[in-house]
Amino acid sequence: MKKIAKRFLLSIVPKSLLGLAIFLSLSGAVRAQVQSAQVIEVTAKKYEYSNSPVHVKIGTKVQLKVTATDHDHGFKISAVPDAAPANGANGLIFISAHDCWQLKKGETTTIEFLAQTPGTYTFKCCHTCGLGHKGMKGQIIVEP
Ligand SMILES: [Cu+2]
Repeated sequence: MKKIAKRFLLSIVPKSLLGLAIFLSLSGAVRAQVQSAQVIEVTAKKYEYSNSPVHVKIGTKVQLKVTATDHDHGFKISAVPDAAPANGANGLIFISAHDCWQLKKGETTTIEFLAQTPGTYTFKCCHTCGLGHKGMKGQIIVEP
């Protein structure tokens, strides 16, 4: 009887622990979704982004609302901090990652991410827009 009880416990405990772990991670994910996002508006025009550098606190869910005002532009950002190796861990976690967001003149594009790791993240225009295109840059600074 004792042996059977022990075997029963051994078979049931790991499963319930796994269930608990899944429950905790799911509730964490739900909490992250419920947490309201910080909305930051940025405009893009030849050859600059307004509001740059954008400062956010670590752990903030950010909704970047980017609007090109004078011409079509683009938005390209590395998910890895500037100072880290390019193959390093992502410090910005995007809801939907894009290599280059196309910003149509007059339309607002929403870019959502979680600011997970402190650092400076440079973004730049990725839609050829004129002579100053290559210098069209901005920064997001995630503060610890
Ligand atoms: Cu450009």
